[in-house]
Amino acid sequence: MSQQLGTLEDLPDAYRADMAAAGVAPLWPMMRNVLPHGRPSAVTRPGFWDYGKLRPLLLRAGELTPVEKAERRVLVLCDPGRGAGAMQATASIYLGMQLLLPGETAPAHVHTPSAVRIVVEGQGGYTVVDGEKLPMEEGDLVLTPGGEWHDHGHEGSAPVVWLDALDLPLFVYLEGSYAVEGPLQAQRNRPDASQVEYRAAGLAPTRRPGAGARRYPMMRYPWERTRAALDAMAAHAGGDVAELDYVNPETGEDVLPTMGFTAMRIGAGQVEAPPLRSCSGAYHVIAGRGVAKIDGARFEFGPKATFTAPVFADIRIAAEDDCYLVRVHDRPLQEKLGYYEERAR
Ligand code: 1HN
Repeated sequence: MSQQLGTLEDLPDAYRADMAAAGVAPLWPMMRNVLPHGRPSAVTRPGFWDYGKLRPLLLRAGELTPVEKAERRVLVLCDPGRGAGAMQATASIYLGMQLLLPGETAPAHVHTPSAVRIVVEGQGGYTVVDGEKLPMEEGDLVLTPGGEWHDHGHEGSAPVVWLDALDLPLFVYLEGSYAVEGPLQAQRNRPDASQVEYRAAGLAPTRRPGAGARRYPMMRYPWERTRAALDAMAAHAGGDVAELDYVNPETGEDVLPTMGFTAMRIGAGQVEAPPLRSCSGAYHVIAGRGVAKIDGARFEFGPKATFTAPVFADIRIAAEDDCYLVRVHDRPLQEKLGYYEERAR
């Protein structure tokens, strides 16, 4: 049974002053702020970023700020609910667009938060993670899990841009975010694991007894393969939207501890209207055009656009032509905490 709780103004001024002096506060006037009834109240508001608007700003950053002065040359996607300068796109997800110009390198560092890159534009970029050189082709998903050294480089001739997704807000909230810097890594002279050990779904390298798999055995998920898998799935999906989760090929679990990634193909004319989910999310459009409606906000999207959805958002994505998107979400974190939930619309 729900009852109106007492307010601060109900209490005598002298008592309130005494409490403040003693370093305490009454819970009951604040209780509903932190425990609303029925469902959480979100600070996050739906956000939308058109790549056509971001690109010139990023290129201008390339002119104004050398990479040596930036460490990472990034424009952060700020949650409209938190306003300009917010270092987050949802409560738990940080997003930023990063630019690397031909010949540049971004120095090696290691930090507690985990990152994923989704390549937006350009050829010749690469990330080195723990000595493994990961090529970055458009649409690829590249992991740099927390605790793994990483640096970026660019051997091509035109700007390279990628979308960074990090669980940074969580680590900041936990007062657990920090980095260590180091020299550029020596690169092992062999192709990355997606091209050698994990070439095909369902096959993993044979190991001697007792020799375990690496915690993060595959750090690059080539888009070409993901797209082919989505197309094959869609051909037999009976009109359903095709969805594939990015998983650790050794364990079948989500690729990172807190963030999950789902590749989606919404065919021309299809509407994706998922259940209300307790996780927040960000959608990055690899290809296609359509209209997204998120909690009443309406976004006309095209290739390379990015949009976000708060927790329990009402989401409808209508595809005009065949749309390919990658959804970033915090379901893995919520499952670990034991409260991930989906509700019928
Ligand atoms: C980071 O390490 C990268 O390595 C990009 O490319 C963005 C934002 C906040 C904290 C660390 C990178 C980042 C970041």
